[in-house]
Amino acid sequence: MDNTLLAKKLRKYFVMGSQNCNHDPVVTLKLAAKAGITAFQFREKGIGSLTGVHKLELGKKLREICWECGVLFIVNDDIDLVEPLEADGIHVGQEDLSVQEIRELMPDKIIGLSVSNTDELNQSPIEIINYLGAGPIFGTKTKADAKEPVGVKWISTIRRHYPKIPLVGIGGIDITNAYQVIDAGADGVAVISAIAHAPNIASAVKKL
Ligand code: 3NM
Repeated sequence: MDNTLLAKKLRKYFVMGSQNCNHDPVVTLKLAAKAGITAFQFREKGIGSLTGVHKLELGKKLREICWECGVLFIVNDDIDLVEPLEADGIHVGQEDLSVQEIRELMPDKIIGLSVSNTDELNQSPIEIINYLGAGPIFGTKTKADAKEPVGVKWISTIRRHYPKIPLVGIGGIDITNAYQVIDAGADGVAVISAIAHAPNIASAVKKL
């Protein structure tokens, strides 16, 4: 997938695991997929999350929905899930398995990498990854170990250095501030609570 197409596919990027859902995660994703999310990240992580076979079984159901609706399917961190779920790619943070190792194991998968500051950006092998996640842009309660918010300036900074890399903002983004992230130069917004906790999921997806 070339950069232009991937950038388009990252426009409305829903990140979720069962621990983020007030309702059935399958129903939540179905509603979001039908309403127009373009990418999904299976992030079964943190307090209350599923493990082992339960995680895999949920992943299969969510994967199926993404196939049906033409939504890109990315797994968070867990490289062992990529093949069984036939994921399009994997998203990792700075502390996870290195992107060099992942690229060697998976030459053709999409690799997304989180970057929160200039040091992280400078030490990352941008040429072997497919997109960047930048954040937390705004304050977030969803990720317990989230760093200090970096603001939309971080988006414009990355954009200046890498004019063509597909780029999404994450952290505290909702229907009231998503436009700021796009205006600063991001191709898309990655959100958990703005969709998972929305009183009306379809409406939230459309407004993002
Ligand atoms: N990663 P919400 S912030 C999963 O900064 C995640 O890398 C972040 O949740 C980062 O949309 C975050 O509810 C949580 O704020 C995003």
